[in-house]
Amino acid sequence: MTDFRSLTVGEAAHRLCSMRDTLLLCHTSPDGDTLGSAMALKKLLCALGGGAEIAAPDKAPDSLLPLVPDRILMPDGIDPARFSSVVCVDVASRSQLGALAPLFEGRIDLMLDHHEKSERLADFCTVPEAAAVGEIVFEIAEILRGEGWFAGWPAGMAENLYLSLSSDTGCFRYSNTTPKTHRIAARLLEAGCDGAAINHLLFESRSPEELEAERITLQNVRLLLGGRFCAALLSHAVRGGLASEYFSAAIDTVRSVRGVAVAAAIKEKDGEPGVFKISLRSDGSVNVSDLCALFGGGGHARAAGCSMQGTGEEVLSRLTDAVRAALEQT
Ligand SMILES: [Mn+2]
Repeated sequence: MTDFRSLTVGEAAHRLCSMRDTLLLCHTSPDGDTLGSAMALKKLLCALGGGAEIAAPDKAPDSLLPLVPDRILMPDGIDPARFSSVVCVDVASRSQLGALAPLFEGRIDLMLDHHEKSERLADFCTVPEAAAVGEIVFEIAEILRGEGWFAGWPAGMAENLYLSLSSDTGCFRYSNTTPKTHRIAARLLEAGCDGAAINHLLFESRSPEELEAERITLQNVRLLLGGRFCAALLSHAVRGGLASEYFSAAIDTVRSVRGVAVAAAIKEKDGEPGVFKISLRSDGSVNVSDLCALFGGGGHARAAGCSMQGTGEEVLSRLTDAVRAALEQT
């Protein structure tokens, strides 16, 4: 559990009310939660009369573009002096700010996050237990609406929050999904959001590149440690130039194998040969957040990530040793 919870959700809501010209920061390799929460928060800040923009260290993946109509500023196009308030959204660590970190170091006013092990990035942090940051933004909106700060739902906000919730819960399938998640989703549907259309775009449609990525993933799956550890090693060599963004479903492929306790998607970073980004999932028997912490990463108990350097085989071997040790302790 993160040991700083300086602000309650209500206190964070009231802090947002006084913000003007706010920049909302998303995390590296932006996903539906960081983008959906930021877009919802932007609408909220605009409804409050403050104005806001969104920035991300990397561009949104093509697959999310139909759900992300907002302009997202890139680090090289930002004049930090233009903004009087800065809020980071779903960002668990300094490294997750990527190229935004040097621009806003020490300048973040509020941190809204839900990761079990978060680095303190701002003076004021709100890091409650939540399946997605979208749950926190929903609560903030409800508190402020109840107090009469604005009426109704800003147009498109329900869709943004549904994107956030459905993304981080894997379409409400992961163990982080709570009754509260479903209650909020129900409210979003009541507000008129087309959940089926959003879920179709998120989980039932893919590009030819993503189909090719699945073929490559299946050819590079390894079942290790007597079937307890399943990993896909996706080095530049086997990807044939296909960018890592197309391999976001690889982790679901490796975690789907019966009997697997820990699953890993090991992707060599685009443009950084010898640097591997590792996504880990656990069936609950191993805390993969602790495991990733051994390599300078973090996340949640059942879903975490880290980076390692070396050849693909070296990285896989180091990771396999760590998973073996973790499994022996269970
Ligand atoms: Mn999240």
